[in-house]
Amino acid sequence: MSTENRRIDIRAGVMARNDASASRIRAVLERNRILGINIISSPGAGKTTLLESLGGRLGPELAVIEGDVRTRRDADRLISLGIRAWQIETGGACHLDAPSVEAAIEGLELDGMGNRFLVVENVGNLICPSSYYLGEHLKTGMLSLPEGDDKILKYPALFSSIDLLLMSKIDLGACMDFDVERAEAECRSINPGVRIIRVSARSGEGMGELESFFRAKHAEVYG
Ligand SMILES: Nc1nc2c(ncn2[C@@H]2O[C@H](COP(=O)(O)OP(=O)(O)O)[C@@H](O)[C@H]2O)c(=O)[nH]1
Ligand SMILES: [Mg+2]
Repeated sequence: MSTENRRIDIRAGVMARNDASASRIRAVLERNRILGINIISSPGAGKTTLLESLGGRLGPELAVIEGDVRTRRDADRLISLGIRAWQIETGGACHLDAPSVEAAIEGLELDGMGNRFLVVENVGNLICPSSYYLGEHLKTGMLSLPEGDDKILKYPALFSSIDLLLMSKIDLGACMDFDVERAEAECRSINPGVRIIRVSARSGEGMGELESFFRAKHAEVYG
């Protein structure tokens, strides 16, 4: 067998294992009537700050799995606010895969706890996480204003495959040279069905819309 064929076989095996695990995650979510949300962005786009703000709205309905290469900092931030959270330290991997999330779900002991939303904050990276299905109902991308309005088409694998785009740090609009309409139009050009919400965890703009969207999606999935 050629080296190239062996590489393809190994990758297919990894993806098959991932997807089998993602199906088991989906079964746990459905047994508990939990909506799964996978959030993917660059480091520093504002994922954890958004979750801190969301925790203030959803309270005990929210549970979070945090992914970082090292440190428990993000989970500790959320736990200090009373949010149910579990930290995955990948030790080097640039994304979360379903087996690591499946193990984290066991650690969180979701069964029977009454959570309605499980958010997975993926490792900060616009490339690798987009290939790994984690059993989520909503694949979410986030782009913050300081990153620049030209990024959507540079990372098409992510931005063409998301259900929801969060344009974050929208409070910085006045001092950033970021054309929000351009970025949104570019996302729609490769992903016509995408839902876009402009948010600021700092000012609170868009947080009500985001909460309503999550609740509507929960109702759509579970009635
Ligand atoms: N101006 C502004 N800053 C924000 C907002 N959200 C997060 N930040 C800041 O952005 C930095 C990174 O935030 P963090 O939530 O840790 O990003 P993460 O790496 O995506 O989880 C921090 O200094 C936050 O205070 C926002 O809505 N507006
Ligand atoms: Mg974070």
